[in-house]
Amino acid sequence: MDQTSQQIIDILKRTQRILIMPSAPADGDSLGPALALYHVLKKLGKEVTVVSCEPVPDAFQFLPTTSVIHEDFSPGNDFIVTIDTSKAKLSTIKTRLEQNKVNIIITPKTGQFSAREVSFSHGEAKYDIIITVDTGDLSQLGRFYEDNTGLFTQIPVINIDHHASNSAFGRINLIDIMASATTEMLIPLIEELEKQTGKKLFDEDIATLLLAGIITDTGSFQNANTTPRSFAAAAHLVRYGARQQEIIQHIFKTKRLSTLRLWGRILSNIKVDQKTHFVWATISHKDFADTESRYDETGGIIDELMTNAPGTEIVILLKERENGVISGSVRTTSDSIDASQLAGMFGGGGHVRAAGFKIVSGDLSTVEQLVVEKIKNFQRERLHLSGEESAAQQFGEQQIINSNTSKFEAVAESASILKTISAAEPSSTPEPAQSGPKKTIKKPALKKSTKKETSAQKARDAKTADVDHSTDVDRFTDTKPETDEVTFSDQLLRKAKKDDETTLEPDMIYKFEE
Ligand SMILES: [Mn+2]
Repeated sequence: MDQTSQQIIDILKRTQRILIMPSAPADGDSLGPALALYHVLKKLGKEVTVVSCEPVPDAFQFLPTTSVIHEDFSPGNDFIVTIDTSKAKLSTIKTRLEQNKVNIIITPKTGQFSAREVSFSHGEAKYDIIITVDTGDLSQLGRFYEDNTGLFTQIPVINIDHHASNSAFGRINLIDIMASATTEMLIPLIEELEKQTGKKLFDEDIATLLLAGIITDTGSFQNANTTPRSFAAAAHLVRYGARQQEIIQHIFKTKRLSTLRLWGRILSNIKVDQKTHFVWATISHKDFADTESRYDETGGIIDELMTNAPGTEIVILLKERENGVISGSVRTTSDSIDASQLAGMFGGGGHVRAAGFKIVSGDLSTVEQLVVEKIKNFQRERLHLSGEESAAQQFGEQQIINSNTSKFEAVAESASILKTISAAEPSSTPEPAQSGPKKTIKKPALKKSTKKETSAQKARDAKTADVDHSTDVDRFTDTKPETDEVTFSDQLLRKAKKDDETTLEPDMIYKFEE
């Protein structure tokens, strides 16, 4: 056992309150290791919380015990405002909510309060350690990281991952870039924990969760990252009772009906240019509406097109969104054609084999003509197809695609479209192939949780953490003011004992008795 793994085991044995955070996007190799660790640590008697900043995708709902995953969490870092009452005596504390702020109104019984009597501090954190799995960079934790950046320096982070790009952000970093999946790395760690604690930890669910990670990241052992070690790990997990068929069935063989309808539309709409080894398809906004499918349901199809169209070098899928934006996904079948260079011709970018671009306005067929023409020209030049031939071919095809002779109009129009091409947004541009390792993509800040969610979370916390006070709270629920507006008649005078922990309700006056 290497030193880092032993350090992790020592910490896991020592600590009690553990927060596990899988990365976004949520998939088999982020949810798998998170849930497997959850069960292992539960068996060791730990308090474990799993939080995912993204909902569990349909394809991974079958994973055992996804119901333990929370979509929100409170780090428990209470911000405490302390008022020194040695000089002035406290009469009441009022809270008054305003847009984006809360006023705490402190009324003295005797004397006067000033800034000198007020101090600030932080309450105790709710967790002893954080474990991130399959997370190359903290920004992959999305809003959890954006909203709580400080938390990740206050609480030690154990970072378990296999991405080459991992920024080693943890206090302890267990990174193995040779592992096909994060779950592959967990097998020796769990076995060592079994040995050192004398407890049987592996079971069929844990084995299934771990195998799901390997199957997801290797594309069911089809991708280039598949190693002898991945096969050995998978065999090992099957011996532990991993349900391989269940995983394959859900991840690879189950498609939503809407996805199948959408794929049908796309497949019937494929266009091929044999000479330039170029395949493309378009999907209109109407196609999405007719098939009742979402934009993200085109996910796997471009890769499917790529592997099933022999002799193809470039695949492009053009999607029309409802707001008139047309996004293009570009794939190339060899490293000799740089997909990001092709996407760059339309203001986008990405990786060598997978890239994307966005055209902010224009109608689908005109954008299609422009894109197809440019890609064909690129290939003609690359493949040294003679100009005459290409011109003749170009003309011939134009006749087929568009029987009227509006070609020159289209070209003229396309020139104006070029002006409207925007630099692609980083969140949408690189569309890495499903098979490749997840790249760190800085996501736009997600909307913070609504007030409702926050209070619901608080209510949950109160329920579990503070049973004694819950009766106290119940007494006041019936008479709680309905509106946010502060009217004195609505306000209830609530008695609060000194040194007693009281949950402040909005727009209430708390009276402190001696
Ligand atoms: Mn992974």
